[in-house]
Amino acid sequence: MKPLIGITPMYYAEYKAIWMINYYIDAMERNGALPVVLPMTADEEEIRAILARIDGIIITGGEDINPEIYGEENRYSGEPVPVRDASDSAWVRIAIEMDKPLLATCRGTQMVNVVCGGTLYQDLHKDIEGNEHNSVADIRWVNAQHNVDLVPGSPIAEVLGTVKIPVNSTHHQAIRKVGEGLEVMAVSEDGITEGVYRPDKKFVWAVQWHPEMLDHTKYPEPDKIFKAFLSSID
Ligand SMILES: [Mn+2]
Repeated sequence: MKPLIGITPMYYAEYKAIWMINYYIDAMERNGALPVVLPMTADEEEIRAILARIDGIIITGGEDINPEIYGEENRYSGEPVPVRDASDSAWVRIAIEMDKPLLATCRGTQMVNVVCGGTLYQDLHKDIEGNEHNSVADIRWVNAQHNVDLVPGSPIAEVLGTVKIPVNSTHHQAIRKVGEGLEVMAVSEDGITEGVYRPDKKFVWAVQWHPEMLDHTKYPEPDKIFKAFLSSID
């Protein structure tokens, strides 16, 4: 039976509407899974009941996380989206607790880090003197912008069989203090943490880039990551 993968919804605050970038859905279908878009909710009981029926969860990208959640004033962060912060943080917290296979990208990675007690750079260029990370953004997101070094011996290095891969880069925030229980598995060439995982869990990988958007006909790494995620399901 194909694994059933829940994908956390995106939120269009003006219309109180949820929406989804189809790249996540395509990536799951292409790699043999059945994707479903999850509800925007922070209801613990509902989340537990849904997680009990799905095989894994993808935590999607999106807006900046409200810095108050990690104990900081908003200095360089975007307008918070409280509905989405409440929903995403609940999905992440309960999924990790239930040891559901979890793959996070971009904002999702930042949320995993924050839920585990970590903090974020609110703006890489302003928080780190001289930092020029992602200064050439490709808004199509299908092409790589920079490389990340994979930590030798980490599961992502094992799966990909290499210690350097090209990634896209569409973020102005990133992991600052790494959350409890998380280990770094990918670092950009300018020293930014771009990937973490939980060695104590079945599969919790969080990457700062968007593997779902990289052109899979040109880059082999994203589908290897998705297959590793799906093969961690019992
Ligand atoms: Mn980057």
